[in-house]
Amino acid sequence: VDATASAIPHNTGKAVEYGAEAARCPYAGTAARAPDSSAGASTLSEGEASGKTNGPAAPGVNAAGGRLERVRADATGQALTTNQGVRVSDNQHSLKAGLRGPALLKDFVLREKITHFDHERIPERIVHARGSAAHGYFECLRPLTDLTMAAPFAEKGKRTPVFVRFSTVAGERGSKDTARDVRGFAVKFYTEEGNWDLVGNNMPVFFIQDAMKFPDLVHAVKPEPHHGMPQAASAHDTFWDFVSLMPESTHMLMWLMSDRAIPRSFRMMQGFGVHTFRFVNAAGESRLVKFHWNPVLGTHSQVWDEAVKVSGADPDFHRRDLWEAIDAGNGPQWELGVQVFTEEEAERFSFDVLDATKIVPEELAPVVPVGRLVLDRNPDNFFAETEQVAFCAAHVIPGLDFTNDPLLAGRIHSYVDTQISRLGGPNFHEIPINAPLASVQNNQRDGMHRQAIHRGRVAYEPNSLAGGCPFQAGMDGFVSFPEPVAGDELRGHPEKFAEHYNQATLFYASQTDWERRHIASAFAFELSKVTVLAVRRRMVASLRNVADELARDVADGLGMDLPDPMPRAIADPPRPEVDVSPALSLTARPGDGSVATRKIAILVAEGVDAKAVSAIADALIGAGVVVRLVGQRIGPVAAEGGRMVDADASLDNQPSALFDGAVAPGGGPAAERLRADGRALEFLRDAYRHGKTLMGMGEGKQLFAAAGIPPDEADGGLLLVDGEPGNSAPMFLEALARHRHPERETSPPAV
Ligand code: HDD
Repeated sequence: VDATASAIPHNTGKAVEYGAEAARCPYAGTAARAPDSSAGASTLSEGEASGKTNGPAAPGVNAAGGRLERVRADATGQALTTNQGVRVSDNQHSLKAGLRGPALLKDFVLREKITHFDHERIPERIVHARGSAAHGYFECLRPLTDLTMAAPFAEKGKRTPVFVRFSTVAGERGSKDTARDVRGFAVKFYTEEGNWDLVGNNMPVFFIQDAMKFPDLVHAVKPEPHHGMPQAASAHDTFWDFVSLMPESTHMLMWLMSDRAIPRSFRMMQGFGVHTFRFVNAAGESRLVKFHWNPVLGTHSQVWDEAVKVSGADPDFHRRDLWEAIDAGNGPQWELGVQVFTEEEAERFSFDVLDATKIVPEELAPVVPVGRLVLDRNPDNFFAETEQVAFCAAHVIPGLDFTNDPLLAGRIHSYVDTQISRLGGPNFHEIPINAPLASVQNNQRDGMHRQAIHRGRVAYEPNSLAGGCPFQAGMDGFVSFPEPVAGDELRGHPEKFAEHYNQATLFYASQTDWERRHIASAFAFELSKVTVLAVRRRMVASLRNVADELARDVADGLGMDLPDPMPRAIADPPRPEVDVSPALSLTARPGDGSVATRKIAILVAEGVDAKAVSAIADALIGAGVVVRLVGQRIGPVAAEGGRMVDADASLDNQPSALFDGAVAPGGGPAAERLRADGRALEFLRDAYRHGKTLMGMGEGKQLFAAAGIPPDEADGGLLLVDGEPGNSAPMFLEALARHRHPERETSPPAV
């Protein structure tokens, strides 16, 4: 049967449509030999391990990429096979006794396919289930050999390959990106000294001080167990019940209720190592250190109404944003900064540096830039890389060590432990994305899914039968910092841990007016979803210890009287060193002023001024902006003067919340059509309310009036212009570089 002949019906899979004969002689497809398994290995073996790149990656070369090359599979030009490499003749039909007869148990092709499918899913992460990741490198810009032996900081210009995963915390794997939540910021450095994982968040503090409380915290924030709601949200009774009983959470709540919890993009948020870690230099001297990732594009956020709308329009908003930026060659970058201080300095602070609910204000220890992180390659396969990557707070390398932070102690245990059930056994370090570039030799053996084929009969140390190998590295290996310890075994916390409000107050005091308003309305919104009045009351009582203004605004938002302040754990709290720390405001990091990768909508309809459209589009694209022509429907649109423009998005498929700004160009008939289209007016109203940059040109200005948007000379983000379209572009780009225009906000929103 010539299956390629045009006479073959469309659905060649339906044998009955063209007879039994055809079913016995299935379409041959393009035949090609299966790959030679000796040439392109698809599994790890000890032999290959010796071929690992063992040394620093050359500048510009991502050594981690080379490592993954050995396991990449590509079916181009290949025939379909079973997992045993047997070529499959027919992938459409099960083996049957007669065309209408029963399927046969001996159909190993069908059974292997279905069995594998049945086991495709693995358990999702208990927290941080939803994530997106990318490859890249860390480049040392300032060697830190006086402070640490850690390989990535050994010399200026040295590049260390990394894999970075961003995540939300509470939502399940298929939940939305723009939930109000903490974002994970986990970096795996593949160094020649072994893997170092800096498993941080986009907020520098945490909810609790001791790992003992972590399961309680997570049970409180996750969907309530009786009905499994709400998904990816902290706005429910159990979360607020728990945190209102845990005043140590208050500082973190300030961050969580701020716009930090609804970032515009993974590319535009800070990252923090959170805990105080240790640097150790070659002389064995130690300094304490905190890690900060600062995005080159600046820290930018959404507003709540926008985040809600984005989650409906594109639940993958952050994932898509990261993917598209890297795909387009605009990989994001962060500067790594370190705060370094001595134990003696830490002793003098009014707070305890072992308390993960506290920051070290930058006024006490400056953030010194030491390197940059560049993400430049998307994963090839989401499951193999993003899902199977296993970060672990215990993965450190010589030159780094832990402190006695009791939250960190629990993390050192938890991460490896969780992978054992998530990834099905103790050999997850052999999964390619987790395998270090440094070679691995030890006497650990066997277990589920072992890949390495260990040779010889010796799996113990000391030994003489294998020449003593692998041998202890002594001082060349990881040597724990010999921190002296003393004290009785007891359960409790140090005195300074009992002060819970100073830094929450510092955070609030360091915000601009509009940031404070957003914090108050976030508290009011979340607590309005709490059904137990006593929980609301207890939370507002706690906020009175942060700032009376905040407690009052939240109480107003909830229509309740101001309760008495919650009694504090200590009557006479230590005086904080600083009352205001400007670095805590989102506005402290506007970024490099670039508008590249920002998304702008140009509204088009029949009769639009095509000259204006191309003049403004060209200018924006020239500045690196991503431009979409948004029409009443997608497809060609007849513009003024018989020209055509092509709408590549529609008012329905890409609503306003997905853009950073919008332009309504001139053209009388277009303005008339859009004025009569409620969706176009809604588009502009939303953009206005979300503080975005807007421009009306010529007749396009009429749309703003129709949408009820008042002209306001003082609003730098609302440009209503006439004249040569090209001349308006610089003004628009300048306004766009300011990201948002929150000064136009009123409460309640006037538009
Ligand atoms: Fe955690 C995942 C960050 C406290 C236990 N955590 C996880 C991830 C990030 C963080 C970014 C996702 C990693 C990835 O992308 O795969 N976690 C933090 C930070 C914390 C923190 C910044 C406080 C400073 N975590 C914390 C504690 C515990 C855990 C106190 C337990 C005692 N975290 C886990 C975990 C997870 C995890 C259960 C879930 C999946 C995984 O580890 O791989 O082990």
